[in-house]
Amino acid sequence: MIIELRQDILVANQKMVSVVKERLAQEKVLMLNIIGSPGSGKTSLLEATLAGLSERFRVAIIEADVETKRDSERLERFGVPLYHINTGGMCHLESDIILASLEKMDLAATDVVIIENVGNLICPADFDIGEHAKIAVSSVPEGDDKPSKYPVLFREAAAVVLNKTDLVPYTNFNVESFTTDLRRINGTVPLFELSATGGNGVQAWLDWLIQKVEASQA
Ligand SMILES: Nc1nc2c(ncn2[C@@H]2O[C@H](COP(=O)(O)OP(=O)(O)OP(=O)(O)O)[C@@H](O)[C@H]2O)c(=O)[nH]1
Ligand SMILES: [Mg+2]
Repeated sequence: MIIELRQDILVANQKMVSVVKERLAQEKVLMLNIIGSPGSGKTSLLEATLAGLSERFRVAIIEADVETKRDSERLERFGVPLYHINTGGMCHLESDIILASLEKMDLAATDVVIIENVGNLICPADFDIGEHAKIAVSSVPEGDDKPSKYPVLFREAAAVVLNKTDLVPYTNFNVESFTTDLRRINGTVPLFELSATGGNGVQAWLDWLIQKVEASQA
């Protein structure tokens, strides 16, 4: 007898997704799910984004890590509500823990929730957590072959950030190759080439994000 455990986990997750979506819709809250490899620059992207975004909108952050509160500590200076999750070994977030986090928030006083998922290119892409959009973060030192090798995330992403472009001159990263492979997988997804720590290209990403939040409130 074969017991399909993976299927059961996905079905259980999916049940909670509709509850998450309902809660967000009730309060007109946009929820974004940032996914990328460990060290690709997810927290750095949030650091580069938060100052500009929190001036205009009421932002809340859900920070997920396997261990430590270091990323939440980095974001504390922005003064936005921060909800920290240590997954204790689990490589992705599921909808039940997101629902529990949302229940702790003042959603009526929130415009956008941004989630930094556990650093991982694979598992988080498999789990719908009720987000309106997945944001894929890839970075130059990881190599230009990531869209081809990990297509699920890049196929599902509503936006792709290619981070650490300041390092292109020091690596064999081929931007054209990355872009061509990405386009084969997802022909229309917006691509933001930027340096989260250097600042180049961040404004275009921020403009897209602002537009997305504004559209969700219309
Ligand atoms: N050169 C360069 N370094 C960057 C850039 N963005 C991030 N980094 C560095 O890359 C390292 C990892 O960045 P994080 O923002 O912590 O990456 P992360 O994806 O949040 O990592 P995890 O949460 O551990 O998965 C840090 O040392 C950052 O300073 C960039 O645009 N250029
Ligand atoms: Mg991080």
